[in-house]
Amino acid sequence: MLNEGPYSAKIGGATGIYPYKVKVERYLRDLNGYFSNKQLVDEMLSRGENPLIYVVYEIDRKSEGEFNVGCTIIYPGKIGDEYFFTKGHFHAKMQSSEVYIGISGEGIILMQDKNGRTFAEEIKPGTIVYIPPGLAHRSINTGKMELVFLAVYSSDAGHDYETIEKFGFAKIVVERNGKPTMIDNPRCCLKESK
Ligand code: M6P
Ligand code: ZN
Repeated sequence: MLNEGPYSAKIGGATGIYPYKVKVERYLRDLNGYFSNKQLVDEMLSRGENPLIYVVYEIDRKSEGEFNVGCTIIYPGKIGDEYFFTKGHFHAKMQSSEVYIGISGEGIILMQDKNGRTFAEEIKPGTIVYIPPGLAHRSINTGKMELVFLAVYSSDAGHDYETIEKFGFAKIVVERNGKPTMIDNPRCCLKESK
């Protein structure tokens, strides 16, 4: 198949990148089961509270060897004391890596291998975070404003959500004494292997 042609796009504006091709919105209902305080999530949803947690604007490509370029905007907020985050995923094609570039706001990129060993990198404006092959990744907004970052990854990497949806990450990031703090996930089955 022939590749599509080159393009240029702008960074900025309300969508982070423009023009974009695909928009994905994730509300609390879409992340049901992901946050630690499941009871609070149930209560919020039954009260009709269903906040928008994050949005992804993407320029996707279809051919092998191409990159997708996306911008993720995670809104500031917490469920209980746990900061808003993305679902998190392994790549279906495990050898695929990914690069994140911080645009605005601040947060943590939490990564984890198949044995439950975790890694964390801060992201803020001007930061590059490299996610090597084989690591699941979740982005967490620990700040008071929107966390906005770009992501570049192989168009055929694929998203494998299943493991994270089932077991979560071995660590979670919560507010303690007004500060983001990484703690063991009390609900998690995948323990960190040292
Ligand atoms: C980044 C990239 C995307 C991903 C998005 C949201 O932009 O990693 O591939 O879709 O973050 O993360 P998730 O798919 O885990 O919800
Ligand atoms: Zn990814």
